[in-house]
Amino acid sequence: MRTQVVIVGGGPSGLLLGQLLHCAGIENIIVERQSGDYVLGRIRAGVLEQVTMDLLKQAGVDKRARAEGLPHDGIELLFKGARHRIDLNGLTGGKQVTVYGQTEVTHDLMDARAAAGLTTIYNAAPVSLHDFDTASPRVRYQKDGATHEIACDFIAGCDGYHGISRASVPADALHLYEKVYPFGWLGVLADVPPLSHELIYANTPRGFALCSMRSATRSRYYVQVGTEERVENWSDDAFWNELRNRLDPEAREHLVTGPSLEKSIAPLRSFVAEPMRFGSLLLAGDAAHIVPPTGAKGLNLATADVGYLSRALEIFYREHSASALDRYSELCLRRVWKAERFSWWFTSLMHRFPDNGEFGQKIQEAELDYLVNSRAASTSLAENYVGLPLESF
Ligand code: FAS
Ligand code: PHB
Repeated sequence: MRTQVVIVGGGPSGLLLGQLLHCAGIENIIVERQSGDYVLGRIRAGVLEQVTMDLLKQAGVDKRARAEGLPHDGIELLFKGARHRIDLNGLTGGKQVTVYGQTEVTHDLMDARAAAGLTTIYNAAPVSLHDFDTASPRVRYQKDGATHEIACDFIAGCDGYHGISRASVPADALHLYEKVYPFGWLGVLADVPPLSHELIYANTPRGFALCSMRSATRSRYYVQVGTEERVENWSDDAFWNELRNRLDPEAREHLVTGPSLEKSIAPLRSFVAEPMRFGSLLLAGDAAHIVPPTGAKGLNLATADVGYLSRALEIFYREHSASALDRYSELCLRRVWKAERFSWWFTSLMHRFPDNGEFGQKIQEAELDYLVNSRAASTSLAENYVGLPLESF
């Protein structure tokens, strides 16, 4: 087989890249380790920046997100028993975010890919990358007991943190940066109405909590838990009781509980691999970087990488110029590191750290007090939360 771009990984990065390349007339094949149902079954992100909505529109897959997504103009911070609204819209000159689950984005992208008759090879494992230090890279995979090979011009490594793409790069060609947090997020998805129409981020003596949603009838909640916690030790009742203990009285009054549709614990880490290009191999999304989900940046960083990559490949094929590809890593990483900083800062501000001590606790309280009483500080939070603009090549 031969194509122009082989995309390793059929999550949101790979699917969006495939769609944008298709729209630009660039042939591509996606090779995905899991089944389509498995990919759809992962419950992850919930908040889309306008940059992501614009890229979904460019890919021709934004119709349902615009119709069913929930535009949000603000978020609330809860600490010391009181809630403080951050007016995202007013502080950023009219910008907003859209609450629309990653599962739905993935669904819409899968449907569009199938409708366009594009090739996605599921249950392809193991996958291996070859000769990406040349202009004739190849991807091999096993399927149905046979070995297959695809020749191509470029390989897009969209296979996430645990993927094969970054792992295929010689260790001395990579510089890794990592910070692991001393806690995780226990998350529950349930078909119960959200307790508030906007997201509530809580910093409480028992730890962080987040009240989010997927629709007017489906809610997503998280509580900070220790890294030793196991999801099988958390009944639904235990989760709801712990969440209640982290809410203010009004929120507690409006909390509707019910059986969990999904319950999982996600570890929190900050991670960046530099650079993001190795000859004909280009990394995008979680394959290159991870952020703690506090700032809702993970999926949005992935889509931004893909926006840059699809544009750079379009310039290569249309203008026969590698100039944009040569700048791909630089442009992505400039935005990645700003989102890494924001996600680290927001995580540090909203979570209880075992070794913070009394002084650290007082600093956290002072920063929260300053944040909600300073227009400059709130504006900084707001413009990072709604997402920073993309640069031009
Ligand atoms: P993904 O990991 O989503 O997709 C990679 C794909 O590659 C997968 O389908 C995988 O099966 C496939 N793959 C892996 N190895 C392969 C191989 N060797 N060969 C072929 N295919 C291979 N972000 C937020 O903004 N908010 C959140 O609340 C949030 N919660 C999260 C919770 C968890 C548990 C995790 C892990 C992430 C969370 N994220 C969140 C971040 C998440 O949404 C990612 O940013 C997003 O999935 C990135 O998409 P991809 O880069 O496509 O990577
Ligand atoms: C979610 O709804 O899953 C979500 C929302 C905002 C975040 C993290 C997760 O910051």
